[in-house]
Amino acid sequence: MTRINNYIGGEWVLPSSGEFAQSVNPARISDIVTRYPLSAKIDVDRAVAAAREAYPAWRDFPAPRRAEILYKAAEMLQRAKPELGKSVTREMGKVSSEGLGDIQEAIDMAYYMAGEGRRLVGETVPCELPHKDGKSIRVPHGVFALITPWNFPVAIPVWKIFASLICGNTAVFKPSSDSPYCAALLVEILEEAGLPPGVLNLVMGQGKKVGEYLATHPDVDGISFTGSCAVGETLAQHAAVLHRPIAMEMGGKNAILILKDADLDLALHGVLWGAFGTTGQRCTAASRIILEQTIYDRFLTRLIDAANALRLGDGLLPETDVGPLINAPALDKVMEYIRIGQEEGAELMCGGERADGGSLQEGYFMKPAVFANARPGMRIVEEEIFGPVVAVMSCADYEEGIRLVNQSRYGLSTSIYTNNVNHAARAEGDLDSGLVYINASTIGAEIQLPFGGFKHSGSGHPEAGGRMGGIDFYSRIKVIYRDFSGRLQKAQISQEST
Ligand code: UN1
Repeated sequence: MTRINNYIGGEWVLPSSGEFAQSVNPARISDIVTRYPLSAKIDVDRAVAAAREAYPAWRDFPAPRRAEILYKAAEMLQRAKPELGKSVTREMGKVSSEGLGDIQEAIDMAYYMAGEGRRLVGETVPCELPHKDGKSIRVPHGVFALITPWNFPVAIPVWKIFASLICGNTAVFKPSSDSPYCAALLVEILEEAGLPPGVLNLVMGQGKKVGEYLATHPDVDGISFTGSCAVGETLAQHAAVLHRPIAMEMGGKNAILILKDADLDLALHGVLWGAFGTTGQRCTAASRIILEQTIYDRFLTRLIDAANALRLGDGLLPETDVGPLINAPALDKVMEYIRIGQEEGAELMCGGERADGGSLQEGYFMKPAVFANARPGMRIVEEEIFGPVVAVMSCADYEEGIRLVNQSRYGLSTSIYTNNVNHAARAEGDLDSGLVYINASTIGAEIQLPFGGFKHSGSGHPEAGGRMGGIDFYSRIKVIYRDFSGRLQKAQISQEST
């Protein structure tokens, strides 16, 4: 068992409390992955001070030079992929292929953002007046608070760290207490790649105390948060009062609409992947399935059979399809939703029990659940469960299907399966979410496009790549006018009258 420390100002340091907690393998809780620091406010103060001190030099360090360090880190991530992937599976439970996928997403983003070091472009435009020009340039904000979840314990931190650093910000990174080991491995790589001390700092802790204190710290300039809606809303209120930019990515109740003309084999695979991949613990996970009436019974039967056939287990074993839930409170919460769904009158067609026989006894396993006859208004249809549970509903036609998909406070990811080209094309506009998939599941967004949700899923500041992605959030636009005329020139005032 290892022990990790905070990383502040280029040093791995003990928390001021001297106290540590344990991060355990959710598939086998006697396997203690690491002990991690329980930080206090003073540790956060130190980390923010280190980031502030490092800021002017990092801001002035040319972006292509910043990129060289980030490229090196990307290469190191690539070399360490097998071992990092294993650590992801061990610490948060997703199956090996997905643990490696997490690292691949991190590698993709790391290279992409390093490339942005030579592309932090602004605009130069002609001015109204002679011998005058105007241009916009991108400048950093200052010190960023980066608060990340455990479900993508390397990829999501990389989205935020690489994007904020390439823009010239420095950062304090607060990972989830369920994935501190993965966070420390990532920071070690960035340290070894040559990041100057203080540019990136790592502070760990339990619950929301450390993150909230960090996000509201007087010397922080911007916040990026991925996690629950409740925490995000609190942080957003603080950010509004403090006039800080905040990017929030906060979950979903993502739906897949399957029309009668769809390729049902393809749709079935999409549902299984979207609903039960990562044990349903993705903000993009599919949790509502809307079937056109005429295929309802046929598809439901196939879905139940397929869900029953999924093999639960330790994600490191090659035969495992579905790993454990992250921790005991998560398992309790999902089991509570199973009870609520039944009480509300939905029909539990399969799964929904805890699986603790044989080799599963030491883990937080639950059999993937399918609810039929679900209806809008039920809590299992409205609320994010964050586990392997789907609610199946029926619709009369395309129009009703779209209405049901959009009838949600969330709007992160939606999908439609159809071979009707008109419906497929119309759905691009009709589906009300930040990500829309046509004949593909709701998960698996690629990093070269923006990632963000509508409605309660996000804040309208997408992250990741693309023209409107993370670079737009982690940099500010400054406009510069230069007048070379040597006389007073007045914009908007007719020159004849001067
Ligand atoms: C998340 O669950 O918070 O699109 C992010 C996907 C992944 C990212 C998920 N690329 O499913």
